[in-house]
Amino acid sequence: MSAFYVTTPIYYVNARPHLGHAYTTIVADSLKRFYRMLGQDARMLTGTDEHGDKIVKAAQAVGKNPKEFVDEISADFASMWDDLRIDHDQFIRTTDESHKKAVQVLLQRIYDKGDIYHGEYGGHYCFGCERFYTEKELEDGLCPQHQTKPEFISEKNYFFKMSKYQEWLKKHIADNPDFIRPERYRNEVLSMLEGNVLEDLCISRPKSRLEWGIELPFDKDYVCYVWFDALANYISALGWPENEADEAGLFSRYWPAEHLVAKDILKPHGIFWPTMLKSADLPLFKHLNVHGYWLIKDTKMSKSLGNVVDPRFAAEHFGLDAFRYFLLRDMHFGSDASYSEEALINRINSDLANDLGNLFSRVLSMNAKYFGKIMPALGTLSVEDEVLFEDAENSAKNYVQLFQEVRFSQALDSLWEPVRAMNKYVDSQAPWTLFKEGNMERLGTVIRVLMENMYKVSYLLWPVMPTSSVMMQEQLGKTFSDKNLNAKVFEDLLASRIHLRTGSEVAEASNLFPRMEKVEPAQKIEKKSSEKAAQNVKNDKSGSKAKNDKQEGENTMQEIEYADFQKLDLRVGTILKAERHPDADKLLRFDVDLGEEEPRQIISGIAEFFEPADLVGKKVVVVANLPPRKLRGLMSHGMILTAESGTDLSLLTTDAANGATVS
Ligand code: ME8
Repeated sequence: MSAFYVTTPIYYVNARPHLGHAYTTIVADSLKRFYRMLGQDARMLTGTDEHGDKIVKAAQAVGKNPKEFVDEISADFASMWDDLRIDHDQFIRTTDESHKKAVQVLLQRIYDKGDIYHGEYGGHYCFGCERFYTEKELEDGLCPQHQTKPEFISEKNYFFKMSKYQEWLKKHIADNPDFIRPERYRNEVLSMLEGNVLEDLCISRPKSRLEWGIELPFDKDYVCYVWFDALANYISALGWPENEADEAGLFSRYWPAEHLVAKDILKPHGIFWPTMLKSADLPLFKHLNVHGYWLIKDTKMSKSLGNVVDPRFAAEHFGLDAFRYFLLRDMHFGSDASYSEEALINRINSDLANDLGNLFSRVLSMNAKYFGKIMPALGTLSVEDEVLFEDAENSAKNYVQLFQEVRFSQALDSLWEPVRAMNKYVDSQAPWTLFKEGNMERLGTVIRVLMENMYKVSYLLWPVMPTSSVMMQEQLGKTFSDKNLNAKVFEDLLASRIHLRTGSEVAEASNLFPRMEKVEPAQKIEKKSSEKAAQNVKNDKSGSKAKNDKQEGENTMQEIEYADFQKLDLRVGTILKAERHPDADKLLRFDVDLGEEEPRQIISGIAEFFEPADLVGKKVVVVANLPPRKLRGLMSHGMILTAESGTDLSLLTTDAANGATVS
């Protein structure tokens, strides 16, 4: 069985956990579950970073000794992860004895190799960052991260010869394009390596100045620099160095890791860590996956700015699974994203209540009414049924691929395509009419086609929404146990259309994702709630305000938020070329000029309505900000809008210039 090992940063214990920490940890948890779903032996590590000046200062500020202080805040992180039901396998603390020993072995190994030397150094030291800055790196004499004036410190210290590995690292990054991803962070690291000669890394602090650290094995007057200590956690947690040669040990089984960090700690992970590993003759990590910041009104959320969101409160108030979905869906991994109560409610209402929740509630209540809660049989499939199955199969494949590329938002968007298609399918198949006509065989087929595809979506959602996924599967008459996950089961999930059992009992109703009302003032959600923080996050739905979903047969026009409409980037473009898709009868392939550098390729399922030659030269409206996706082997980047009336379909045309925006 292949193995997968995901890590979060080990968080500083100078502040309590907030949404930023929760995001990385929830992503790690989702990735671990995703690889378990694929049948892999997946492991997750998180923990706390407890040495260094920063911690000593934070402890002094509250009148505690460092040990007492770190025990308390580390326990706070651990209990946060329990409350958010994070499925980590290990919680490491850099004050653990086994970790301290591992750091000393690593230091000694690099020292013995001749890559550590003793020298004099004077520099601008930022206590917040725990590092020296060169004159050039400062912005107006201030630390670029903290905007505070660093202290000039001159002392004898030990240095790691990082510069020795500069060319090697550049080549490694150039040869392995996704070693650091997304690409913008790879480029950032490459530009750090390109212009200047890397400075050697000061890896010690004299005990006369700082005692709270790991003693250097080759000089008891010094402790180890906190970053050198902290980075080693990723291997010390696996039992390194004791089991380095043991093929059955954790280190051989799980290393190399998949690291998750935000962009604030790109340099230590992108430069210090690979050079340390190289010097110690250890294999490098698999990927460094770097995400952006959660912002509050355009400003980074941070304890020092006092604008932190308490994840416990958000999870409890909105439901843990809904909160997880929002975090993965609203942040494009790599870019910054804004957190607000409004954005969270909008996302819950549009994707979970309107799309997914409404689908479950309509289909289950129809089944209860027409078939007495019993799963109907699948009859002959119509063209529409085939299309739905095929589209859902493609979306599932895209989802799996995008998740592996850590493009969670796009992955979830892909999974929502069949959800939205199923809601439309209910409308077009009008089961209530089939019932009135007494066409029970076709009615059963329609319901069964829906339920099979709902099942697939529910299952695939398990990594992101574990509790809701299991509940949805149970509503469809299936039990789920993560103990039964394996590669064969997953292969079968993707490859087969039929997973449910004719005649089995299914739930008669579903109200998993009630609409959220905007009743809470924003400050209430965004402020830290100490009473709530003490409570466990209980039921996913606790505290939510339910409103009945639409039922079958009702006018199903769904309301969306104005802000949702504003997210659409509608643009005018000219069709330069139109032809049939080589591998799909229903699809046309277009080149459309949207006033960009190059025409876009768009694949559209409208072949049965038009002759391709008739469409060339038409000025159409395109949804331009959909992520690219593959349709029957060809990438499609955008969607051409059409207008439907009965069985007629026409293109939405205009005279406006290419690239003009439609609003
Ligand atoms: O840097 N948005 O610890 P740290 C997104 N101990 N993620 C955020 C965030 C925000 N606004 N704020 C924090 C350290 N994070 C070191 C790490 S690892 C060997 C040592 C998350 O407590 C994000 O993952 O400052 C970021 O990289 C991390 O918390 C920084 O945590």
